[in-house]
Parts: sequence; C-alpha cells; structure tokens
Amino acid sequence: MTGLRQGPFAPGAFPSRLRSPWLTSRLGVALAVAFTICFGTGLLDHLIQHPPGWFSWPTDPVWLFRVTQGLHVATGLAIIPLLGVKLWSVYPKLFTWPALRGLPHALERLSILVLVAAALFQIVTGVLNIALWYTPMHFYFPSAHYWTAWLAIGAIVTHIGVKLPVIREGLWRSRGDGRGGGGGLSRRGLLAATFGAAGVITLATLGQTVAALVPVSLLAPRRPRVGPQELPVNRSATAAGVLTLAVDPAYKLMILGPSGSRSFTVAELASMPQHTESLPITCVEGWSADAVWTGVRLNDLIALVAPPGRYEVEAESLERVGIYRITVVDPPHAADPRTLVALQLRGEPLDIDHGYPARLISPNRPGVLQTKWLSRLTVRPAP
Ligand SMILES: Nc1nc2c(c(=O)[nH]1)N[C@H]1C(S)=C(S)[C@@H](COP(=O)(O)O)O[C@H]1N2
Ligand SMILES: [Mo]
Repeated sequence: MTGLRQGPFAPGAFPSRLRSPWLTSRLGVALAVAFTICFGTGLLDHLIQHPPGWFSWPTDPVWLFRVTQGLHVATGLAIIPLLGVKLWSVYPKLFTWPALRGLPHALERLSILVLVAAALFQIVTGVLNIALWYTPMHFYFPSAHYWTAWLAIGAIVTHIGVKLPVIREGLWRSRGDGRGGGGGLSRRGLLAATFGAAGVITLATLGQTVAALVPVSLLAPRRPRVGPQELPVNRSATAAGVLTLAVDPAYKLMILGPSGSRSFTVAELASMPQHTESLPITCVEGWSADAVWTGVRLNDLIALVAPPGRYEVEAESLERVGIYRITVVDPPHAADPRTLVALQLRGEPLDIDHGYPARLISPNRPGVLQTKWLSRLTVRPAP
C-alpha cells in the first residue's frame, strides 16, 4: 500500500494490493450511510421510549415503528462486514513510523481509536441484545448503547472531516483503480463480495419483520410465527414471576382516575363492549409480527373514571420486579380508539405468556411499552 513507512514491520509485511483509497473510500461511504440510518432510527426509538416535552410520536401509520426499528437492526447488522473489510483495508497504517507525528496526527489517531472502539461496542452489544444474551453485559444495555452511539457518531463526523481530502481522492481521482489489486480478486470484486455479505446478512435476519423472508431468515433469533398463539415471547410469565397471580380467581383490574376508581374481574371486562384490532407487536430487538387483538377500548375505561379531556395512563403489571412493569401511555395513544386492554389474541383468550388476563396493545408503539399482565391503570391529566 502506498505511503506506508517502514515501521516495526518489514516492507512487504502487508502484501495485499487490494488495499487502496479506492476501496476504503467506497466502503466508507456505505458505512456512513448505514451508520446514519442506524443512528437516526436508534435515536428515534430512544425518543419514543423517553419522550421529552417537545416530542410526540404519532399513532399512525401503525407500521411506522416496525419499519424504523427493523431498519435499525438491519443496518446495524449490515455494518459488520462493511466495517470488518474497511478495518482490514487500513489496519497496516497502525504500524506506520513514527507512531505520532505531532499534535494533529495524535488527535486524528485518538479519534480513530474512539471511532473503532465505539463502533465495535455498538455492534457487539446490539448483537448480544437481539440474541437476548445479557449475561456478558455488566451494564444496563439501553443506556450504554445510547450514549456510545453519540460517541460513535461524533467520532464518525470528525473522521469524515479529517479525511475529506483522502476520501475525495479515493472516490474521484482514482476512479479507474477498481480493476487493480493484482492476483485473482480485483478491488471491485472484493467490494462487491462485501456488499453481497451485507445483503445476505440483512436478508437472513429481516425475516424477523418481513413475513415473506421467513424461509431464508436463518440468522434471525426470532421468527414472526414461532411461539404460543403464533407470536414470539420476550418475557415469559415464568420469568416475570406472575404464574400464580395471573390465574388467581381474585384477580381484578384496578382503574384509578380524577373522578373515582373502579375494578373489574375478567368476566366483567369481557361483558363490556369488545373491539377487535389488527396491530403489530414490534420488539425493539428487531422482530415484529401482525396479530389480531380483541378487548376493551382504553378510551371506554378512561371515561369511567375521568371527565372528557386529554389524559395519559400509567399501566402497571402484576409483575413485581422488572424494568417494564410500569409504562406510560402518552395522550395520543391513550385517546386512540384502537388502543385496547386486550383479553384475546387471534380469537382466543390471551396465552399467559402474552399477558393473560389482560394486556395493553396500542398502534405504532415499541413492544416494550405494550404492558402484559395488567393490574392497574392510573388515568392522569396530560402534562
Ligand atoms: N409486564 C411486562 N410486559 C411486557 C414486557 C415485560 O417484560 N413485562 N416485555 C415487553 C416486550 S419487550 C415486548 S417485545 C412485548 C412482547 O409481547 P409478547 O410476548 O406478547 O409477544 O411485551 C412487552 N410487555
Ligand atoms: Mo421487546
């Protein structure tokens, strides 16, 4: 590779002639696009789950979060081969000599260190998370993944700024260099193989979201139709410790509001007007599936304990511990007539793993906010 000075390694220690600004800059553009989509969709998920005052997430279209979160996981996985080959294409630069050539060079190397470390951290934790393997993560995944994303995107912007002249040269001045590389494989061939690998990984996991791709979704940790009532389960009733409470004959759903409180047995809920809605469950881990839910409109329950107005609803689960035992339904979702306290899934009583006796289901919300095994709803005026 050109410009490599002799370091601790002899000349010729990195013989591949496939390495070149032509290859690196093209992989860089693909990575920039993938990182931007991945960062943007991740940020959106964060805003939906922790909405600041200025942010409001719509209830329509019902599939929007499905698409944005599917893209988040798909681009995150596509980054793996792109980043792998890009790092391979430049790693001999690590051994250039002298290692530091003044302050700007030191800062540039530091920004690359941050970039590589943050990007690898995001990929590893993201993959562990979609595989539901939390044991190696001795930290709270959502916060770590969120803050490291800012580190990564900051380092990427810096990196692009610093490398702009090299990128420009790689993209435009060496346009014809794709055929080069000597030996059997051309640079263009290696680039195509890398994009191909990214495509295959994406197709093999998108079956989590796109039903038509299920037959080829060999890498998907979840499939849309595997699980009780043909729907995957993230947290089972056993894991949530609600096996007894959920089937207790004394179960009642409590509803508290500004003008009173009520409680309902399952039979009482079932004797109220029932509505059926087709709404997807979209787990932030990238899987999603369509399902048909039947139950009582949240709106109808709100009307029993509050005068007409704009409300948010705190939904509490029978689950005693667990980070998703309490969620807040924001005013647009609380007011939407498709938001249900569901009693049935696909025409049968909810499976206990899907939240029997009653669960929340609301259009266009992350799965983590679709609280199962509801025990109490608290209706409060919208802030
Ligand atoms: N009480 C409670 N509800 C919960 C959860 C939980 O851990 N506790 N997990 C959520 C998550 S992460 C998802 S994706 C959906 C999945 O719903 P399902 O298991 O019926 O497919 O339930 C949500 N509801
Ligand atoms: Mo989830």
